[in-house]
Amino acid sequence: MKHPVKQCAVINDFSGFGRCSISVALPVLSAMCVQCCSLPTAILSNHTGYPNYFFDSYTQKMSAYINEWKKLGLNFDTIFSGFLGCTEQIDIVKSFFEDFKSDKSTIIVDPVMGDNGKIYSTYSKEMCEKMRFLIEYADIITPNITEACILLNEEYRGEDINEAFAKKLVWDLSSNGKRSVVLTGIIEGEFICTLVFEKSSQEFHFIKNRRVNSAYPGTGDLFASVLCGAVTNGATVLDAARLASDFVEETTAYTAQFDTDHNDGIAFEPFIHKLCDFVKEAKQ
Ligand code: PXL
Repeated sequence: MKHPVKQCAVINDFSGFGRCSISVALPVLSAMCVQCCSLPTAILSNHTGYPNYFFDSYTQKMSAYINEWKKLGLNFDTIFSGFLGCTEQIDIVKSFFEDFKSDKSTIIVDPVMGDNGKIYSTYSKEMCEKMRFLIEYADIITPNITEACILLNEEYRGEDINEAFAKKLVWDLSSNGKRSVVLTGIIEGEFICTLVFEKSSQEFHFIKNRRVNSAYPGTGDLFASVLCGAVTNGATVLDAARLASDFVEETTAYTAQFDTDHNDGIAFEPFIHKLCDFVKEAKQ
């Protein structure tokens, strides 16, 4: 059956406050003409970067939820996974990939595990081990440097890594060129760079953006959601990563003009029309 728009399953948590996860993927994908089908991994009042939060794991309910999708015979153009709450969830996501992937599906795994050299408080060593297996299913992964080092058991050396080390991380994560890898957050003076290894061309490309000296939780989620929307619309991984990094640069620079709590995240809403324009232009 041909659908009027492409469909993407988003496996991520729902945080009611603090722009991250499904709260970011939903508006971004809708703006990009993609139907966002959410599979929540947990429900939080706000993300874990705030000093307090309510956290309700969805692990025990995910299988029943997924079973209903099976009965509906759903399959997706893209399956996009992000924040996972426990080891069991990683197994659930693995089965989801197996059950809902078709020949035409693209699997994007954002291995959300940590940032700035630190693993998130909800993450365990065992989960890191399991994430190594989950990325084997992915066509595209979008780690930051911390996550790349955890996945490869490499010592974290900061964000200002040299080109040779960045390429080594990306190549090793590609499993000898079998998947596309988008490594985010490489700092080079006043710039922030993204290194893309694209499976289809087997080429590396650096993308350079102006760095804003402010960090916002959920930046990786915004980046990966825009990339997912573009790839779902048929963009190359390189063009999708360019769009995502330019969008993050512009929205971060805007947000930094305000004196808000950084936990509240990037105020991308005033710019969302630019994502609609990208899709319109791509279709012409
Ligand atoms: O943006 C990553 C993320 C996603 N989901 C939850 C988080 C975080 C980072 O802190 O706490 C619940």
